[in-house]
Amino acid sequence: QFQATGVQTCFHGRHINPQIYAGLDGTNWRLKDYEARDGYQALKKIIADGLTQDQVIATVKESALRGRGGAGFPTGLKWSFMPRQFPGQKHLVCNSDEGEPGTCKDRDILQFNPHIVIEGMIIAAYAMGISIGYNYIHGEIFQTYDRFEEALEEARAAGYLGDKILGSNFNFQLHAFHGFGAYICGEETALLESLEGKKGQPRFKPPFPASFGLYGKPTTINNTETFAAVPWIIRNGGQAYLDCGKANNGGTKIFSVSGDVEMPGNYEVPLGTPFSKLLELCGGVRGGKKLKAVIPGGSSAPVLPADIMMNCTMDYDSIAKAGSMLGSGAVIVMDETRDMVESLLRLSYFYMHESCGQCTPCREGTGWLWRVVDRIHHGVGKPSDIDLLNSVADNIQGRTICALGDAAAMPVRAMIKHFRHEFEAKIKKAEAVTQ
Ligand code: L3W
Ligand code: SF4
Repeated sequence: QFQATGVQTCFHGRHINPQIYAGLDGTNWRLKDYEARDGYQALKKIIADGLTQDQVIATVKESALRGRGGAGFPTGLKWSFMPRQFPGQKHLVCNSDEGEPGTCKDRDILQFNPHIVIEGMIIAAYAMGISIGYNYIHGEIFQTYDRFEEALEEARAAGYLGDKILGSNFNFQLHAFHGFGAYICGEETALLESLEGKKGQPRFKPPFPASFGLYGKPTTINNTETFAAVPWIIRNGGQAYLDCGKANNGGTKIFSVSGDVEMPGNYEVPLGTPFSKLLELCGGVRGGKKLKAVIPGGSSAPVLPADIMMNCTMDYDSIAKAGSMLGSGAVIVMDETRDMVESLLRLSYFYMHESCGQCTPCREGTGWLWRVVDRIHHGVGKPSDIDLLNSVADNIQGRTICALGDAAAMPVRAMIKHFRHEFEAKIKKAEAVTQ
């Protein structure tokens, strides 16, 4: 139920809104193909027109592009945090450590359109005056890593990367880094630790990476899909990108739709698209069953029941107003037959397994949550267990170093809030058996 689907399904998205997935067929990922799709035109425009750093950042701000990794932080604002006159080395990092259950978009972007990420990173480096960048790629996707390396070689050979890019005075070296497959390394400061060769454990924030990042130097980290949006924005203007989505939620977003739908896959649609429309694009609920619930933004996002979800549009603000998060855009669809206690059991196991163990509420609490949900599911739960789950969740949320603690706690509260009767029914059944 929480597994993402195969790469071939990404092609469902290509006819919907052609920005990142436009015309991709799995064979046309090379430089010549990308150039034929206007690739590297945005970079050429910046260099030829001599755009200033401020102009590039202003365009990205105008676009209302928000971080596609989960937090939805405004990209232009993040870029403006980078100190201009810093005397030492500044870094740019792409977070391709996609590990959120249900999310499989960054892998596809890198596999089918690697140059769009490279161009986006070059433009970001230009805008912030950065000369070294890394793409941290999830450890379990070997083919994707190799492809990105090949694309880097092509870009270097063509003069888009390296010293004196396109004859200008702008230098940018970009390297791929293969991660180790731990979910926590997708958390930006754990990623930096890992990139430095240390154990991937989150750091306290603040200081944010913008001031204390890789090797303690100012660093900007964006998600793969965020960088992939940048060339289109520069070519077409910030306002045009904003107009593709809705106010404060510019552009398109790739949704990885999995679970009980006829055609699971990655769909690129404008932000603000009604959820009902997205569901329709995926062929509707599998087997003509009724929709029960949806996790709208990856496993960290609280579940929403069908009636609430059917009134939502797919954008950061609408989903937040409904009580969840758009997160990384992994939409997990559950039909009427799904057992919510069992679903929570799987989620709880995941967070217990992936906790890095640094802080007590998360290390101990995630295991505690899992054990309580496990006993409810296996027919040995007690009536007090529901309050106990809420209490443990309360004692995790907001008391940990990184967001994994919150991500483990929030789904528990949401499942109980919306589907309490399913937990109670299992507990009652257990009581009836023991009496
Ligand atoms: C400078 C400030 N920088 C914030 C920066 C910060 C970061 C960005 C957002 O978690 C969420 C999490 C997961 N000065 C700043 C500042 N920044 N204030 O802005 O920061 P933040 O702390 O809101 O979020 P985060 O720590 O990046 C991300 C959720 O996303 N999530 C995760 C999905 C996983 C994947 C994946 O597998 N690829 O995306 C899904 O929902 O739970 O809540 O850069 O430095 N004052
Ligand atoms: Fe590690 Fe969990 Fe603490 Fe994050 S919240 S630092 S994953 S123990």
